[in-house]
Amino acid sequence: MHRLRTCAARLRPLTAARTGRGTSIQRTPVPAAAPRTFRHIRCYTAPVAAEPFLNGTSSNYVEEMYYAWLEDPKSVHKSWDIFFRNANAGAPPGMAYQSPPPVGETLSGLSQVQTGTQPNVEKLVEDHLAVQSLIRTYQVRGHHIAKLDPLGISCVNFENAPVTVGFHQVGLYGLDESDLDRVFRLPTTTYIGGSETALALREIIRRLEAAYCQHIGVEFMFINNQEQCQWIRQKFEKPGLMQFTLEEKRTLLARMIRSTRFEDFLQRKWSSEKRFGLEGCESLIPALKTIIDKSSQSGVESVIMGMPHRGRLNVLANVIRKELEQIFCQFDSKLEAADEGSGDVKYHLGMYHRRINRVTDRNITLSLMANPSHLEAVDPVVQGKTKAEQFYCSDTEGNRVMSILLHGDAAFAGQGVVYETFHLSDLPSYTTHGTVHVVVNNQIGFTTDPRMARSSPYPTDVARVVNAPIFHVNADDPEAVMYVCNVAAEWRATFHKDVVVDLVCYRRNGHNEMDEPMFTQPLMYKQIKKQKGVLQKYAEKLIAEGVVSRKEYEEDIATYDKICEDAHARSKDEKILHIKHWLDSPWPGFFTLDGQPKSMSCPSTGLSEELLRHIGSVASSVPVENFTIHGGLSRILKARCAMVESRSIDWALAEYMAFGSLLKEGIHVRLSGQDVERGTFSHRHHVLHDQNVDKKICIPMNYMCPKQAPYTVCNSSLSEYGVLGFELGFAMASPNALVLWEAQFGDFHNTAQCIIDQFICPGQAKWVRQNGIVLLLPHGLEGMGPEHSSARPERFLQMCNDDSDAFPKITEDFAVRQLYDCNWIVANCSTPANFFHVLRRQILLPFRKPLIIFTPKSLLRHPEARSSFDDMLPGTHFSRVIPEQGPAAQNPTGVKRVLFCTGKVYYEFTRERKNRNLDESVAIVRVEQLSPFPYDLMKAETDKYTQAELVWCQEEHKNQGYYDYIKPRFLTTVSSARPVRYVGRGPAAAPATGNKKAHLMELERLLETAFNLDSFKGQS
Ligand SMILES: Cc1ncc(C[n+]2csc(CCOP(=O)(O)OP(=O)(O)O)c2C)c(N)n1
Repeated sequence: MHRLRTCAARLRPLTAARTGRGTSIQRTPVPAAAPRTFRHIRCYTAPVAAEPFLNGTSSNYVEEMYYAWLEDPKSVHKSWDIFFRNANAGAPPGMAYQSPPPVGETLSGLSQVQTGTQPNVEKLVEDHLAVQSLIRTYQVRGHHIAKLDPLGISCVNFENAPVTVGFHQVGLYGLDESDLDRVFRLPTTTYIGGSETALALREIIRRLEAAYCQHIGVEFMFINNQEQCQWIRQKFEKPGLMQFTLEEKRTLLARMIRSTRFEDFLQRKWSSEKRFGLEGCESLIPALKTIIDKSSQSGVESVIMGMPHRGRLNVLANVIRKELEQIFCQFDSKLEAADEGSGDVKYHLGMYHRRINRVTDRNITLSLMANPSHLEAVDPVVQGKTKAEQFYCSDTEGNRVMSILLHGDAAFAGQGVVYETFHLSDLPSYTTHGTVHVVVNNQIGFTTDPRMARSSPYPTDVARVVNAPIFHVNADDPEAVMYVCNVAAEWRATFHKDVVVDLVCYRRNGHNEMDEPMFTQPLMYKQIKKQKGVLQKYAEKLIAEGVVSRKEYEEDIATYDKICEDAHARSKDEKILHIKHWLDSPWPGFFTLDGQPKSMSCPSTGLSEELLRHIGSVASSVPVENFTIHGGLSRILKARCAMVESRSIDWALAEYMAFGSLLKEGIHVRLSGQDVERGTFSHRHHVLHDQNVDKKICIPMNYMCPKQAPYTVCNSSLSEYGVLGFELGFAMASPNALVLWEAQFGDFHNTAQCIIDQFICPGQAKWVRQNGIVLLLPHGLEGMGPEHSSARPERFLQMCNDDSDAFPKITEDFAVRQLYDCNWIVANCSTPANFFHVLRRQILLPFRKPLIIFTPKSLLRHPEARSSFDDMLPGTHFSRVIPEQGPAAQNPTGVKRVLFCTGKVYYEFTRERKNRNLDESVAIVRVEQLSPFPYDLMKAETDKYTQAELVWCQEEHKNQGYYDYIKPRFLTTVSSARPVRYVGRGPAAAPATGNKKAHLMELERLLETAFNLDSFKGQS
């Protein structure tokens, strides 16, 4: 009814317009580049001018007619002309209709409103409405009956919602087959007319069938943006759209030849090797190339791609254009790896290539990200890297850098990270301004049928949540594929939003080349065996059309086969495999030409007093005028100011000092995670909010100094897997950025376990690429129950690659070299200064390593957890171990026991020691860098206290925390000559008790064992 109201309401101003007193009304044009946010096009404010034959559904049609009439009164049927004139003249409800004058008479004399409705007009309106409804049905559900499946056994079952369209179904809309030759005016919501505004019903249906029910199925009517819907209608409905030049057809054939013959070649040479071939979806290659060509045309200079195993080698060879010999030598099992690192299988490796795009003659950089076997895990990583590249070249709209993500049908539907990634797509700090998704929908996942693999009709339904249009296409029709890929690339360039191309295809072989698919899909595979290859079909079509001759076609095949043969011959000359040739994210200038760090040292991470004061003053001020902050925050800023004055700072200020100083040095800092702007524990406050003006914010860190690097701090969506993957990708793009992801509580990292296990921990070993991402994981048993207590240090420590049984050679550069050799750094700082140093060290090191930091909760406000400026001045460093500094250290031989610990439990131990008056007999040593294990410093500490018992103390349970990692390394340090005792909670399944009293009792017991000097008496 709203539309009707609008229409009726607009009848009145029109009268004024016609008499020169009002403003004219414009129809909404389809913009070349529409704004990205949803906008209400119409404003529904007017009263209703009720007409008996108008109802909710008819109003749409009448509105279109009304617009047409506004432009040209002759463009509508006479009866409508009279109706609109009468309505404008103020005819009361039910009185605007008047029967048209006999043929030949003009309407000029009509001024008086006549009364009475006529059944034939009602019928006319109804019939037009019926036609409009039919058109809409095609637009909404035409894809249900499109011929998408090359096998014709379609896995998409719409039996419960049959689509009632076609010549023989018009009765369902109130029309009659005899109406098929009647001419109907077309609504503006269709473009099937081309230059015609009315068509016979038969032709309307024919054109709709051509647009929506052939080899392309367009799913877009759920998009709640009229301009975008109109844009898509134009792209698929206009008659004569699918025309290709001879040149385009020949290029398409050439690409199909490469795609098909590449797989054939691999099959011939290495028939028993797994390669996850593309057979059955060979049109993927021209699909990707079309997207890239079109995007290059619209200015894109860099495309970052992520994809699974299927067809990956083909994409490397024929899209990215990796040298064929480099691919072929991966099949040679005798070649040794030249680089450090353990490498990866060939269908996981990534690469980077800058080349000229032949179609546009422009430079384009293509990179395919290395990925693990874990399907879809690479999606957010690709998005993060894309965002970073856009950020570094100030591409705020995504015009220069874009991502393409490829998916398998089963994985796209099944993996939750796909959904998480989609939900990042329109968030300001995470958007990549549109991704083109291409699904290789071979209608099977390993051995599982779609009906067992998903509950949605299509594998692509997940994309609907972000209003991405979905173009299903029969992959056996390469021209249709090329067409939708062009539209997809144009969509992205126009609206900067995600789009999905669903290549409906089949898998000619088993899951891999060794698998027998007939075990599980016998009928499908009987059909597949009968299926003619798509190249053959397309070549025959072009030969029949006279586009190429058979001879030319066969010559083209022979030429490509020879290219493969020659490359194969050359691949035999390769003596060694270089993983670095497969690097997806080079960092030019950061390493020496040999890819080595430029030094093996780390300068002091301290700062001048002046700079510390300056950053402190920014952290405690509001650097803009007329900005009202919350009273509580004023107090926090005042307290910060006082801390700076007293030269003694807390955790939040230490973080500020680290970030601020790096920004000043031109290092971009990006902190992302749930609620990080304020900080989960309300300690950070990096974004100030004006208390009087909505959405007015201020980020003081960006007012540090002129020419500083920008600071990004962003509250993320409530995702760990997606967001951590994204940040890892962001950190991949440049070594000159400190990228941090903070978990709300440390234990939540486990929903991102895949990113940690598959990328962060082994990334460098598998793919020779470094990454300096920082994970901030709040950790500590503070009586808050089994959740929110443990960041699971044991898991990270278990995956460290430093040897527990071999005491390393201690050289001058040991501390840095050890970092270089490790897979990641695990730290738990007990002082703000050390936290400051370890963050700065991340960037001052001549290489990059992931850093896992267990961060405190209660220490954020602990009065003793403060650091003096003296510990942060030039010449100071991160302390891997903080030795005892009290009376016990003055007389080490008098010390009875040394408690080694890490993190916040240190403050509980010092308090207890003081209470028990044991300052002289018990030393407490803090291990701040857990891994790589500081063998050198630990040896110095154990050597110092020759008479003391060595005890590892932790508040965590025995099977958790650090003990299992520490114990063997500790024993190696002392050559197993002295026992290493354990103090901590006993083994347990949960990380902490849910009972506060039990928690306190456990703590008491723990302290008792730690400080009772007889607790290990009698033990060997
Ligand atoms: C997260 C994850 N779970 C399970 C697997 C094992 N696996 C490898 S391929 C595959 C089937 C994938 O099917 P689909 O996504 O349709 O791609 P296709 O192989 O058919 O191209 C499965 C289950 C995996 N690689 N990753």
